[in-house]
Amino acid sequence: MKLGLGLYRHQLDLAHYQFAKQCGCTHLVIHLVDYFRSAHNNRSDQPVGDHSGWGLAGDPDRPWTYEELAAIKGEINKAGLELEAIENFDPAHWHDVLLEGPKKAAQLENVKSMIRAAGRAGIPTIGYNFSLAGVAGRIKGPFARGGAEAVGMNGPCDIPIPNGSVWNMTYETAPTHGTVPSATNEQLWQRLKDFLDAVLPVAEEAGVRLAAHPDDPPLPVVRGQPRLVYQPALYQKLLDLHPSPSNMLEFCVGTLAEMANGNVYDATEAYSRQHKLAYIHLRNVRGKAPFYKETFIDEGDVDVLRILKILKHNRYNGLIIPDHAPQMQCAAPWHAGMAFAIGYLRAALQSMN
Ligand SMILES: [Mn+2]
Repeated sequence: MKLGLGLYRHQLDLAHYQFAKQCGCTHLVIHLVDYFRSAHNNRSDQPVGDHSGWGLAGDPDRPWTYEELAAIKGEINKAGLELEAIENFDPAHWHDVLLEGPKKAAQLENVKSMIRAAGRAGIPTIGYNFSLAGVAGRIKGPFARGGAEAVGMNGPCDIPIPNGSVWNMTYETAPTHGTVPSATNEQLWQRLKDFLDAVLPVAEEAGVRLAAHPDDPPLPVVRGQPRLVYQPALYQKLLDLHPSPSNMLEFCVGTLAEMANGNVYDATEAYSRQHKLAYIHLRNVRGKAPFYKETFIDEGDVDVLRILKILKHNRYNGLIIPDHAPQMQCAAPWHAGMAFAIGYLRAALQSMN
C-alpha cells in the first residue's frame, strides 16, 4: 500500500511537496477547485462554509488542459513524488450534468476533455462527488482529543440550495431568485448513469479511473435534495450501473463509518475483494450522521488497524491518504494534524510488512 497526502489548490507548491516527502509520502492527490475564496473559510483548515457555500466556482470557459496538468505533475515529480489523482471536478465545468440543465451535453464534453488531458499527462485517477448539496451542514468545534478543532455535524441540514449554486459553490454570479427544485432519487441515479455511460468509454481509452466518493455527510436527503451513496450497499448499485474497469471508488472510510446502516469493515471487505478501490480516504470519526464528529486517526469508532488488515488480506496495493485531520494547537495546525496521521499510518503499514 502507498501513502500520500491530499493537497488543496493553494497548497500546490514546493514547500507542501517537500512536507509530504518528509512525512514519508510517495504520492499526492490534488484539488484543482479552490474552495477557499469565501471569507469564512480559513486557508489553514478544511472548508466548512455556511449555507451560502464555499464561494465562487472556477472559470466555466476554461476546463483543465493537458498543458496545465502536465506542468503541475512535472513540479510534483521534480520533488520526488508521484501524482496519483485529481480530486473533484469544478462545478463551473459540470453543474448542468448534476442539475440536468441546458448545458448538460456541452459540459459532458468538458468532462471528457479533462479526462483525456489527465490521461495524456499520465494522471491515472480522477475522484468525483456526484452530489447536489455536497458537504453541507458541517460545524467546527473542539471535538478531537485535547480539544483539537475538528469538523462534525449536529443535526440535519434542510436549507434549500439557491439558484446558481450546486455542490456548495456558486457557478452563476447573478442567478434568478429562488431555489433549486428537489430532484427525485430516481432522477439523480439516472443523471449519474447518463454521466457514467457518456464518460467511462473515454476514461477507459485515456487510461483514467473515475473514482466516486460517497455522499458526505451520508444522509438520504440534504438541503431538500436526494443523495446517492449514503449507505455502504449503495456503492454496489453505483458499480453495477456500468461494468467498466474505469468505474471505481474513492473509498472514504470516515464517511462509510458515519453511515447509519451496515458496517465499515464489511464494506471494506466487499469492495476491496472486488478490486474496486481506486484510492482510500482514511480518517476516524465518532458517531453516525447527522450526529458525528471527526477525531484523530487513533481515537473514534473505527479500528483503523483492522481496516488495514482487511486491505492487506485482499491485496490492496493502491494509495491511502488521510482526507482530513483535526487541527493541532501550534503554529502549523494543518501540518501537525497531517504529520500525526501519516506517522501513525506509516508505522501501522511497516508493522504489517
Ligand atoms: Mn472523504
